[in-house]
Amino acid sequence: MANINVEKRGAVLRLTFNRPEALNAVNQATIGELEHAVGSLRDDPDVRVAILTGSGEKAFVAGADIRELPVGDVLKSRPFAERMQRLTRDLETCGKPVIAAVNGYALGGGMEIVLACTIRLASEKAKFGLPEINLGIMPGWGGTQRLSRIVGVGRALAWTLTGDHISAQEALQMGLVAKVVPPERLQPEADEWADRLVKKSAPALQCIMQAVRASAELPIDRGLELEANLLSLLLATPEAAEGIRAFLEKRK
Ligand code: CO8
Repeated sequence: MANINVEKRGAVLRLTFNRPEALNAVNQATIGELEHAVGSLRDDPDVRVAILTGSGEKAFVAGADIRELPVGDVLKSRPFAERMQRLTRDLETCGKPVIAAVNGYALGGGMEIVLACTIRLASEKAKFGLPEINLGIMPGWGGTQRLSRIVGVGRALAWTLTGDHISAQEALQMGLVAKVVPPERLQPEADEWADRLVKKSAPALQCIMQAVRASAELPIDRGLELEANLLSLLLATPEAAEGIRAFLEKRK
């Protein structure tokens, strides 16, 4: 692919946004490539975990390519937003953990892609933000819906209304990222997380992601019902039989 580098290392798929001359801004061609990559991630049984990152020193993704925004064209803008909402939702619900390794700017659409990932890791140089307000528009790839679910409505309003950048340390404090590491440690750290997740039961990962994500939307009784249903399904899997046997036999 021209705009996204795709590498497979064992069961780990690494997708690297690769338009460093435009700080990896997502243009139409990149969107098509990302749709294809997310389809492979969902459908390829040999892939268990994905890592998303950006090439170059400066950016993960600095947003939608501003040069291609459909200004003044309502007939194009809504389908464009809907296409990217579908894509970020597909990424979020593909059933496999997706690790965002945020190496620099994750702004606008770039931040919205990060929000749809399962685990977010950041370099000390990462900067997050939804600066669409400064262009006279608003997030349209799920940012208003996901940021508030992750960090709360108050913080989401503060960042979307000002468009201010959020440092890696602030992101850590508000629970937007799981860990911040020095820049040179970011890719090894993402690989280590991926290697640990690859060894877990794939059905258990999938059920846990589904249940935890549903907690943001379901009333508690429905959520508990879902949890009990998924757990009883998992107890019937060969992965559970092996995991429990291994513990009892004191195997690692
Ligand atoms: N789109 C296109 N090109 C970009 C983008 C972008 N989002 N961001 C940076 N670039 C380009 C610059 O134009 C520049 O290109 P050139 O060298 O040809 O002039 C190159 O990347 C380097 O950028 P800068 O010179 O600006 O680098 P700085 O270090 O000075 O600044 C910043 C870095 C702060 C990241 C700055 O580039 C910036 O503010 N970028 C824009 C960030 C932004 O506003 N992102 C949000 C975009 S809108 C969006 O994502 C909306 C999603 C929903 C749309 C729904 C539509 C229906």
